[in-house]
Amino acid sequence: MIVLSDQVKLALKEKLPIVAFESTIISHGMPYPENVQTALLLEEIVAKEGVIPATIGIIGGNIVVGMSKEQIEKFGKQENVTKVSRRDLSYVVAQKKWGATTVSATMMICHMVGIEVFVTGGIGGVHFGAENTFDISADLEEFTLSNVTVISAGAKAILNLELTLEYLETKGVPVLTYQSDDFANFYSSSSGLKLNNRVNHPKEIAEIITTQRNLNINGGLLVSNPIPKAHEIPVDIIDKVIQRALHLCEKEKIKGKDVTPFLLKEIVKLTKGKSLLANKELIKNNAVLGAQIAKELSNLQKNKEKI
Ligand code: PSU
Ligand code: MN
Repeated sequence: MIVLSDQVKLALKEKLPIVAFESTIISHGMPYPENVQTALLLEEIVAKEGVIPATIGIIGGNIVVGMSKEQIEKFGKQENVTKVSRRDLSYVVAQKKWGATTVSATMMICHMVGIEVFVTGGIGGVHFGAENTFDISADLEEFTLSNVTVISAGAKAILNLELTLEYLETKGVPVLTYQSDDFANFYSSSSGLKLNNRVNHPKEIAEIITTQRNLNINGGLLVSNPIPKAHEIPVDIIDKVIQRALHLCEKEKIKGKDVTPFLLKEIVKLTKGKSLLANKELIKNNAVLGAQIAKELSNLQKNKEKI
């Protein structure tokens, strides 16, 4: 049921650095052709750093780890790809459907095959109004179940970030803020929410991951990597846009797993494409950091073997 590309198979065997990517961004997060262009560019970015990319998606019921360029292209054009989080995985595989893996499903698959580093844009979290709707992304719970490190620009700015951080704290998820004291704010570099676990170098992150594993602490880690200042959208501008998008979402009675794709699309429309540009830049930035962490981790593992 799980098909590994030859490159990924070799990399796992030889303990070479690997970075995984999700496929919901391709099918539900960005329009065609930007989705395919971005997915391929991300693979190039990590490959240039000497790291093996592994884009993960479900094609006709097969969980593909390391999609080919042709598969990514086809995936980006395909209609009716199911958005797959933890609860949907076995259904989509058994029914031989096409599925786009969210952060939660991608983390699960990484855990199954032994990939430690996974790069995304922003994770899902606690939605505004969750006290009534119970809309809390399965991404958060996944951090208690899968031993995977997720490189992100924080959680998506459409969310209640304060409650998202409370949830992660309750669940015991380490949140490492890279070269910042604050939690990142997706389209803008800072949310103003202070955290305690700052790191300044990819090697420190690799050491913390290794320590978590050596101590047998189960679960994932979240790395918050702010969007570069040159590409950020100022908070006051994006917040107004998000408010309008949230209002529209309520008016049109969008529910469940359609909420996040709906909001992202509306924000692209309302910002006349600016949010899409920011989204691309922040993921590219995450890919660079993910590749550096994967290399440091692979070095730590190799050195351990020498001793
Ligand atoms: N980040 C993006 N674009 C996206 C997503 C994240 O920049 O499309 C996706 C991820 O796959 C994430 C999912 O896991 O949205 C969360 O959806 P929900 O809120 O329904 O759990
Ligand atoms: Mn939800």
